[in-house]
Amino acid sequence: QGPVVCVGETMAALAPDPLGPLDGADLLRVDVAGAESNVALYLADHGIPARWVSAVGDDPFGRRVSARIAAGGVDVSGVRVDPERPTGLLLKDPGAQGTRVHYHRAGSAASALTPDVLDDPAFADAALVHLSGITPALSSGCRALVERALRPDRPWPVSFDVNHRPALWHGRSAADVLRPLADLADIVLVGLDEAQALWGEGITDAEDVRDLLSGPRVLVVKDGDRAATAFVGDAVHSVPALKVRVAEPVGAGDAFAAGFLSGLLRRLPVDGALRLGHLTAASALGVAADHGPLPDPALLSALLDADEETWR
Ligand code: KDG
Repeated sequence: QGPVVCVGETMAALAPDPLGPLDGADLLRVDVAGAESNVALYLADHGIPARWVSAVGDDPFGRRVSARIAAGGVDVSGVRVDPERPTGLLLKDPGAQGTRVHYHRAGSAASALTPDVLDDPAFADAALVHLSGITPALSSGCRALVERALRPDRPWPVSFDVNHRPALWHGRSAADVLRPLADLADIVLVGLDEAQALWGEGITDAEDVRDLLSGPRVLVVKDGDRAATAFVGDAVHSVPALKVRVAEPVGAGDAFAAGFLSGLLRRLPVDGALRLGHLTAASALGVAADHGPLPDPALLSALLDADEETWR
Protein backbone atom coordinates (compact mmCIF):
# COMPACT_ATOMS: atom_id res chain seq x y z
CA GLN A 1 0.00 0.00 0.00
CA GLY A 2 1.31 3.46 -0.92
CA PRO A 3 1.63 6.16 1.73
CA VAL A 4 -0.89 8.71 2.91
CA VAL A 5 0.62 11.99 1.68
CA CYS A 6 -0.10 14.81 4.12
CA VAL A 7 0.45 18.30 2.70
CA GLY A 8 0.63 21.47 4.77
CA GLU A 9 2.69 23.85 6.84
CA THR A 10 4.45 22.81 10.03
CA MET A 11 5.93 25.36 12.38
CA ALA A 12 8.16 25.44 15.38
CA ALA A 13 5.86 25.80 18.41
CA LEU A 14 6.78 27.51 21.67
CA ALA A 15 4.68 26.78 24.75
CA PRO A 16 5.13 27.88 28.39
CA ASP A 17 6.77 25.24 30.55
CA PRO A 18 5.09 24.63 32.95
CA LEU A 19 1.84 25.24 31.06
CA GLY A 20 0.25 28.58 31.89
CA PRO A 21 -0.40 31.99 30.39
CA LEU A 22 2.30 33.14 27.98
CA ASP A 23 2.60 36.61 29.47
CA GLY A 24 3.79 35.12 32.77
CA ALA A 25 6.09 32.46 31.34
CA ASP A 26 9.83 32.40 32.04
CA LEU A 27 10.60 29.26 30.07
CA LEU A 28 9.26 28.09 26.73
CA ARG A 29 9.39 24.55 25.44
CA VAL A 30 10.20 24.08 21.76
CA ASP A 31 7.94 21.70 19.92
CA VAL A 32 6.58 21.12 16.47
CA ALA A 33 3.07 22.04 15.30
CA GLY A 34 1.34 21.44 12.03
CA ALA A 35 -2.06 19.91 11.53
CA GLU A 36 -1.13 17.75 8.53
CA SER A 37 2.21 16.56 9.91
CA ASN A 38 0.43 15.71 13.17
CA VAL A 39 -1.83 13.46 11.12
CA ALA A 40 1.22 11.92 9.43
CA LEU A 41 2.90 11.26 12.81
CA TYR A 42 -0.16 9.53 14.27
CA LEU A 43 -0.66 7.53 11.06
CA ALA A 44 2.93 6.31 11.35
CA ASP A 45 2.26 5.40 15.01
CA HIS A 46 -0.60 3.24 13.75
CA GLY A 47 1.68 1.52 11.25
CA ILE A 48 0.26 3.30 8.20
CA PRO A 49 2.95 4.54 5.77
CA ALA A 50 2.86 8.34 5.88
CA ARG A 51 4.68 11.08 3.99
CA TRP A 52 4.68 14.76 4.83
CA VAL A 53 5.10 17.26 1.97
CA SER A 54 5.77 20.91 2.73
CA ALA A 55 8.50 23.55 2.77
CA VAL A 56 10.67 24.77 5.63
CA GLY A 57 13.28 27.51 5.85
CA ASP A 58 17.00 26.82 5.68
CA ASP A 59 17.17 27.56 9.40
CA PRO A 60 17.49 25.76 12.75
CA PHE A 61 13.73 25.49 13.32
CA GLY A 62 13.25 24.08 9.81
CA ARG A 63 15.85 21.42 10.47
CA ARG A 64 14.34 20.66 13.84
CA VAL A 65 10.81 20.35 12.41
CA SER A 66 11.92 17.97 9.64
CA ALA A 67 14.10 15.90 11.97
CA ARG A 68 11.34 15.55 14.55
CA ILE A 69 8.81 14.40 11.97
CA ALA A 70 11.29 12.01 10.36
CA ALA A 71 12.08 10.58 13.82
CA GLY A 72 8.37 9.77 14.14
CA GLY A 73 8.63 7.40 11.18
CA VAL A 74 7.23 9.80 8.56
CA ASP A 75 8.86 10.08 5.12
CA VAL A 76 10.07 13.68 4.76
CA SER A 77 11.92 13.23 1.46
CA GLY A 78 9.37 15.46 -0.31
CA VAL A 79 9.94 18.43 2.00
CA ARG A 80 11.47 21.42 0.21
CA VAL A 81 14.02 23.71 1.84
CA ASP A 82 13.48 27.34 0.90
CA PRO A 83 16.72 29.35 1.17
CA GLU A 84 14.89 32.68 1.16
CA ARG A 85 12.00 32.31 3.57
CA PRO A 86 11.87 31.30 7.24
CA THR A 87 10.13 28.41 8.95
CA GLY A 88 6.85 29.58 10.51
CA LEU A 89 6.48 29.97 14.26
CA LEU A 90 3.53 29.43 16.58
CA LEU A 91 3.14 30.45 20.22
CA LYS A 92 0.74 28.58 22.49
CA ASP A 93 -0.96 30.60 25.21
CA PRO A 94 -2.86 28.24 27.52
CA GLY A 95 -5.40 29.91 29.81
CA ALA A 96 -8.58 29.18 31.73
CA GLN A 97 -10.64 29.55 28.54
CA GLY A 98 -8.51 27.12 26.52
CA THR A 99 -5.38 27.62 24.46
CA ARG A 100 -4.96 30.71 22.29
CA VAL A 101 -2.53 30.44 19.44
CA HIS A 102 -0.39 33.30 18.08
CA TYR A 103 1.03 32.85 14.59
CA HIS A 104 4.25 34.24 13.13
CA ARG A 105 3.94 32.63 9.72
CA ALA A 106 3.24 35.36 7.17
CA GLY A 107 5.82 35.03 4.40
CA SER A 108 6.99 31.64 5.65
CA ALA A 109 8.56 29.00 3.42
CA ALA A 110 5.42 26.86 3.41
CA SER A 111 3.16 29.80 2.58
CA ALA A 112 5.11 30.13 -0.71
CA LEU A 113 4.13 26.63 -1.86
CA THR A 114 2.34 26.49 -5.21
CA PRO A 115 0.38 23.82 -7.12
CA ASP A 116 3.51 22.56 -8.91
CA VAL A 117 4.43 20.69 -5.72
CA LEU A 118 1.74 18.18 -6.73
CA ASP A 119 3.94 17.15 -9.68
CA ASP A 120 6.65 15.92 -7.29
CA PRO A 121 7.39 12.19 -7.25
CA ALA A 122 6.16 12.30 -3.63
CA PHE A 123 2.61 12.01 -4.97
CA ALA A 124 3.16 9.26 -7.54
CA ASP A 125 2.33 6.35 -5.20
CA ALA A 126 -0.12 8.11 -2.86
CA ALA A 127 -2.86 5.87 -1.46
CA LEU A 128 -4.58 8.98 -0.10
CA VAL A 129 -3.76 12.69 -0.02
CA HIS A 130 -4.62 14.45 3.23
CA LEU A 131 -5.26 18.20 3.22
CA SER A 132 -6.77 20.73 5.56
CA GLY A 133 -8.59 24.04 5.46
CA ILE A 134 -5.54 25.72 6.97
CA THR A 135 -3.58 25.60 3.71
CA PRO A 136 -5.97 27.65 1.51
CA ALA A 137 -5.82 30.41 4.14
CA LEU A 138 -2.04 30.78 3.89
CA SER A 139 -1.62 32.40 0.45
CA SER A 140 -3.10 32.42 -3.04
CA GLY A 141 -0.50 29.85 -4.13
CA CYS A 142 -1.43 27.54 -1.26
CA ARG A 143 -5.10 27.95 -2.07
CA ALA A 144 -4.42 27.08 -5.73
CA LEU A 145 -2.48 24.02 -4.56
CA VAL A 146 -5.48 22.73 -2.59
CA GLU A 147 -7.86 23.53 -5.45
CA ARG A 148 -5.71 21.58 -7.87
CA ALA A 149 -5.30 18.65 -5.49
CA LEU A 150 -9.10 18.44 -5.34
CA ARG A 151 -9.74 18.70 -9.07
CA PRO A 152 -12.23 16.02 -10.11
CA ASP A 153 -9.64 14.42 -12.43
CA ARG A 154 -7.16 13.86 -9.55
CA PRO A 155 -5.48 10.46 -9.46
CA TRP A 156 -5.84 9.99 -5.67
CA PRO A 157 -8.64 10.02 -3.11
CA VAL A 158 -8.46 13.05 -0.83
CA SER A 159 -9.29 13.44 2.85
CA PHE A 160 -9.95 17.00 4.00
CA ASP A 161 -10.08 18.24 7.56
CA VAL A 162 -11.95 21.57 7.53
CA ASN A 163 -9.70 22.94 10.34
CA HIS A 164 -11.14 26.45 10.40
CA ARG A 165 -8.56 28.80 11.91
CA PRO A 166 -10.31 32.21 12.12
CA ALA A 167 -7.03 34.02 12.87
CA LEU A 168 -5.72 33.12 9.42
CA TRP A 169 -8.55 34.51 7.33
CA HIS A 170 -8.21 38.24 8.13
CA GLY A 171 -11.69 39.33 7.16
CA ARG A 172 -11.85 37.06 4.10
CA SER A 173 -14.73 34.61 3.97
CA ALA A 174 -13.49 31.21 5.10
CA ALA A 175 -17.03 29.88 4.72
CA ASP A 176 -17.20 30.55 0.99
CA VAL A 177 -13.79 29.00 0.33
CA LEU A 178 -13.95 25.97 2.60
CA ARG A 179 -17.39 24.68 1.68
CA PRO A 180 -16.76 24.04 -2.03
CA LEU A 181 -13.36 22.55 -1.23
CA ALA A 182 -14.86 20.20 1.35
CA ASP A 183 -17.58 19.23 -1.09
CA LEU A 184 -14.95 18.01 -3.58
CA ALA A 185 -13.14 15.71 -1.14
CA ASP A 186 -13.76 11.98 -0.71
CA ILE A 187 -13.50 12.04 3.08
CA VAL A 188 -14.28 15.12 5.18
CA LEU A 189 -13.81 15.71 8.90
CA VAL A 190 -15.38 18.73 10.56
CA GLY A 191 -16.32 19.81 14.08
CA LEU A 192 -19.99 20.63 14.68
CA ASP A 193 -18.98 23.91 16.35
CA GLU A 194 -16.70 24.66 13.42
CA ALA A 195 -19.51 24.00 10.92
CA GLN A 196 -21.81 26.25 12.94
CA ALA A 197 -19.25 29.06 13.06
CA LEU A 198 -18.61 28.77 9.34
CA TRP A 199 -21.96 27.98 7.85
CA GLY A 200 -24.52 29.36 10.20
CA GLU A 201 -26.65 29.08 13.24
CA GLY A 202 -29.15 26.98 11.28
CA ILE A 203 -26.84 24.02 11.84
CA THR A 204 -27.87 22.25 15.04
CA ASP A 205 -26.74 18.68 14.52
CA ALA A 206 -24.63 16.36 12.39
CA GLU A 207 -27.48 15.76 9.93
CA ASP A 208 -27.59 19.47 9.13
CA VAL A 209 -23.92 19.29 8.14
CA ARG A 210 -24.64 16.25 5.98
CA ASP A 211 -27.38 18.26 4.21
CA LEU A 212 -24.86 21.01 3.52
CA LEU A 213 -22.00 18.81 2.29
CA SER A 214 -23.40 16.20 -0.04
CA GLY A 215 -20.21 15.58 -2.06
CA PRO A 216 -18.00 13.51 0.27
CA ARG A 217 -18.38 9.74 0.27
CA VAL A 218 -17.48 9.76 3.96
CA LEU A 219 -18.34 12.68 6.24
CA VAL A 220 -17.39 12.76 9.92
CA VAL A 221 -18.95 15.37 12.18
CA LYS A 222 -17.24 15.66 15.57
CA ASP A 223 -19.31 16.98 18.45
CA GLY A 224 -16.54 17.85 20.91
CA ASP A 225 -16.36 15.57 23.93
CA ARG A 226 -19.78 14.10 23.18
CA ALA A 227 -19.62 11.96 20.03
CA ALA A 228 -18.47 11.64 16.46
CA THR A 229 -20.89 10.73 13.69
CA ALA A 230 -19.89 9.29 10.33
CA PHE A 231 -22.12 9.36 7.28
CA VAL A 232 -21.06 6.72 4.78
CA GLY A 233 -23.45 6.45 1.86
CA ASP A 234 -26.89 6.08 3.44
CA ALA A 235 -25.53 4.64 6.71
CA VAL A 236 -25.02 6.72 9.86
CA HIS A 237 -22.62 5.64 12.63
CA SER A 238 -22.21 7.47 15.90
CA VAL A 239 -19.67 6.66 18.61
CA PRO A 240 -19.49 8.53 21.95
CA ALA A 241 -16.25 10.30 22.83
CA LEU A 242 -14.03 9.21 25.72
CA LYS A 243 -14.06 11.20 28.93
CA VAL A 244 -10.39 11.95 29.51
CA ARG A 245 -8.27 14.41 31.46
CA VAL A 246 -7.31 17.29 29.19
CA ALA A 247 -3.84 18.75 29.63
CA GLU A 248 -3.92 20.81 26.42
CA PRO A 249 -6.34 20.22 23.53
CA VAL A 250 -4.40 21.42 20.47
CA GLY A 251 -3.66 18.49 18.17
CA ALA A 252 -6.61 16.34 19.25
CA GLY A 253 -8.50 16.92 16.00
CA ASP A 254 -5.49 15.80 13.97
CA ALA A 255 -5.08 12.73 16.17
CA PHE A 256 -8.75 11.89 15.67
CA ALA A 257 -8.37 12.26 11.89
CA ALA A 258 -5.35 9.96 11.83
CA GLY A 259 -7.04 7.33 14.00
CA PHE A 260 -10.16 7.39 11.86
CA LEU A 261 -8.22 7.24 8.59
CA SER A 262 -6.04 4.39 9.92
CA GLY A 263 -9.21 2.52 10.79
CA LEU A 264 -10.60 3.00 7.29
CA LEU A 265 -7.30 1.99 5.66
CA ARG A 266 -7.14 -1.10 7.89
CA ARG A 267 -10.70 -1.86 6.81
CA LEU A 268 -12.16 -1.71 10.32
CA PRO A 269 -15.94 -1.32 10.49
CA VAL A 270 -16.84 2.39 10.53
CA ASP A 271 -17.66 2.27 14.27
CA GLY A 272 -14.20 0.82 14.91
CA ALA A 273 -12.59 3.58 12.86
CA LEU A 274 -14.47 6.20 14.92
CA ARG A 275 -13.30 4.52 18.12
CA LEU A 276 -9.75 4.53 16.90
CA GLY A 277 -10.22 8.24 16.22
CA HIS A 278 -11.36 8.88 19.79
CA LEU A 279 -8.58 6.75 21.28
CA THR A 280 -5.94 8.54 19.25
CA ALA A 281 -7.41 11.92 20.22
CA ALA A 282 -7.10 10.91 23.88
CA SER A 283 -3.34 10.66 23.54
CA ALA A 284 -3.14 14.22 22.19
CA LEU A 285 -5.45 15.57 24.91
CA GLY A 286 -3.25 14.19 27.68
CA VAL A 287 -0.07 16.04 26.73
CA ALA A 288 1.06 19.65 26.29
CA ALA A 289 2.43 18.96 22.81
CA ASP A 290 0.27 18.20 19.74
CA HIS A 291 1.58 14.65 19.58
CA GLY A 292 1.35 12.22 22.49
CA PRO A 293 2.17 8.52 22.91
CA LEU A 294 -0.42 5.91 21.87
CA PRO A 295 -1.30 3.03 24.19
CA ASP A 296 0.67 -0.11 23.34
CA PRO A 297 -0.91 -2.20 20.56
CA ALA A 298 -2.36 -4.90 22.86
CA LEU A 299 -4.11 -2.31 25.04
CA LEU A 300 -5.27 -0.42 21.97
CA SER A 301 -6.89 -3.48 20.48
CA ALA A 302 -8.52 -4.38 23.85
CA LEU A 303 -9.94 -0.86 24.02
CA LEU A 304 -11.17 -1.11 20.46
CA ASP A 305 -12.99 -4.33 21.30
CA ALA A 306 -14.46 -3.06 24.61
CA ASP A 307 -18.22 -3.39 24.79
CA GLU A 308 -20.39 -0.31 24.67
CA GLU A 309 -20.76 -0.03 28.49
CA THR A 310 -17.02 -0.27 29.15
CA TRP A 311 -16.39 2.20 26.38
CA ARG A 312 -18.67 4.81 27.91
O1 KDG B 1 -4.40 21.14 14.68
C1 KDG B 1 -3.33 21.63 15.41
C2 KDG B 1 -2.77 22.73 14.63
O2 KDG B 1 -3.69 23.78 14.61
C3 KDG B 1 -1.52 23.25 15.16
O3 KDG B 1 -0.56 22.25 15.24
C4 KDG B 1 -0.99 24.39 14.36
O4 KDG B 1 -1.19 23.67 12.11
C5 KDG B 1 -1.45 24.48 12.95
C6 KDG B 1 -2.24 25.63 12.57
O5 KDG B 1 -2.04 26.07 11.46
O6 KDG B 1 -3.07 26.11 13.35
